[in-house]
Amino acid sequence: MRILLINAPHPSIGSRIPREHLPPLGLLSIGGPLLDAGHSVQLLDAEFGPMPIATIVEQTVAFNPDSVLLGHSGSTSAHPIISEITRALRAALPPVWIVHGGVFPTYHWREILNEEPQVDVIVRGEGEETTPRLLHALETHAPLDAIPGIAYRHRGVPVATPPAPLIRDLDACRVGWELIDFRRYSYWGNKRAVVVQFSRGCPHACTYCGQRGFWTRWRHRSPEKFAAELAWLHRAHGVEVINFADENPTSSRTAWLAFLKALIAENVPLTLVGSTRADDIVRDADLLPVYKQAGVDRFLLGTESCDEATLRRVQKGGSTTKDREAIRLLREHNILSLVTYAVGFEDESDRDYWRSLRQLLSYDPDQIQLVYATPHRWTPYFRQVAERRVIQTDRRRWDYKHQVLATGSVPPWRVLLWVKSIEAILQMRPRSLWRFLTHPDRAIRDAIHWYYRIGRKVWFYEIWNFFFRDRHLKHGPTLTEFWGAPQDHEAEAMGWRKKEEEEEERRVAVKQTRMYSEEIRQVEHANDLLVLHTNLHSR
Ligand code: B12
Ligand code: SF4
Repeated sequence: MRILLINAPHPSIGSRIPREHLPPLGLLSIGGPLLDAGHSVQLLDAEFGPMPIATIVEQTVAFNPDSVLLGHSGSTSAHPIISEITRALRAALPPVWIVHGGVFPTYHWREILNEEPQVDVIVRGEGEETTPRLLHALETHAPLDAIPGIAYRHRGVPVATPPAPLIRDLDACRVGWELIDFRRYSYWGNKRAVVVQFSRGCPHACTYCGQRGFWTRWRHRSPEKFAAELAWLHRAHGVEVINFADENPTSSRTAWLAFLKALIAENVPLTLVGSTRADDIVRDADLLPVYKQAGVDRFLLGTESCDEATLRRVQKGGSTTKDREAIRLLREHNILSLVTYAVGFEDESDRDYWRSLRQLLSYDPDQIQLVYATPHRWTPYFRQVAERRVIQTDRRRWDYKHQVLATGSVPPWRVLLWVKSIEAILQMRPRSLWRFLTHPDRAIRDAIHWYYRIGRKVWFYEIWNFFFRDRHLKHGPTLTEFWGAPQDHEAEAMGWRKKEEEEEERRVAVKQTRMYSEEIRQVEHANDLLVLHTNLHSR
């Protein structure tokens, strides 16, 4: 089959302001297995430009595909643009198969198949194994009901097949790196960059998290194979910056350490940036020199709130003490901390915003980003706030950077004022400016400058948009009226596993952990001997 993967031009700040783009890992992850299945595959990355819809259609027609596959990592807020593109594609190419995948369609499959006749099939959950099966069935006109993990129309009615089995061996699925021209992708101030995934999922249970249930279980790749792939990306393609897509790459201290050591052994000058939990950083206080040696230059910590009661309610499982300590530890090891902080979990008052500001100042993070609590229908948080009013009905704005839920006592303009003031105060306080000007490490100083350059643009852009482009409803619909009934049960159903399967997974995990522990013990023993030998020699 001729297959075109389309990365839609996302309207959000994350895509537009930086003018640097990262490769769409989700699409490349299904591209690799499709190439291996013998299909002819191309990627059209419409983020560049951004490409107008007419050009996307023109280029698709020129490629003359049998199937067009779309998905975007900024899934919910990307959906409206994907709808527009698929409608235009259907009009231009009536017989083409249109397949949609990713997090948002995984849960909103009923609505999409009901309201958008141009979409033929939705892939639900991980795409690497399901997509080649689906395309083989489409090519051979085989029945679709035998393929787990999809949704389609049967006699005009949307139906979903049972969830696909979880991919156990992540190393068996290769990323289709040959689909991109590496020179086009950059991050961290025009450094050649890629997005990669060491692990999938997260063992925690934050009620607002739209990702945790999607991957169902935390798993990781072989640390050595993964390190070798990163080294290859550097040597063969000049990649300098590695951006981790993982929800929580450090979940297993043993596996993460094994990866860091394997990467150090590869001896490649890579910059690693990613997100993780503050409590993992505190747990790994003794390993932070190894983090740094492997190339870690920044970790994003989602602190979400400074209020212990809110943290408990959203089941974050962290604490303000750990958040503060993690930031301190990262700084001690010359690793930048980017702290994200969410407003709107509660019906906050001006006094709460004031407390947040003071608390964040006491955290002393290097970089700060405030986001707005954004309930996804498949999360328990959605149920908790189902009756709150929506002030933003443009779904493209459901991207964490726009207030979407009304707060009782503070009108949207004042929420914005607080958000933007907190960001400005945190970034412009003397300590931050001092680091901006005098940080002794050149690479870290450049990274700080880069963040200020982007931050400055985003800051003004968001204020401008708020007053001149965005519309806010005074008496909008409730959350349920706007999106439909809560769907958290469906997220649980996606994680459905047979008892024996679960037991087997647990056995494999225990075995792997033992294996890595043994390897690490051996490496550490060898290192100790080396140090001893060097010391004796130098005497
Ligand atoms: C790296 C990243 C970015 C990077 C780069 C993104 C890029 N070029 O791909 C940057 C920093 C630019 C970014 C920006 C934004 N991001 Co972002 N980002 C991520 C992150 C950390 C990893 C994404 C990823 O690569 N995942 C790994 C791949 C393998 O998974 P995947 O994309 O889901 O794909 C799999 C399946 O979904 C499926 N699949 C996916 N697409 C398709 C398509 C088809 C046809 C099929 C069959 C299957 C399929 O198969 C794939 C393999 O199994 C995620 C969090 C996370 N851990 O996922 C947030 C995340 C995707 N981002 C998010 C958001 C909100 C944004 C922004 C809107 C933020 C903003 N306001 O600016 C923008 C959007 C613009 C953009 N370019 O994405 C949210 C999306 C929430 C949602 N459910 O809607 C996430 C989930 C963060 C979160 N915690 O909620 N992001
Ligand atoms: S720690 Fe992060 S990834 Fe894990 S459940 Fe909480 S928000 Fe989601």
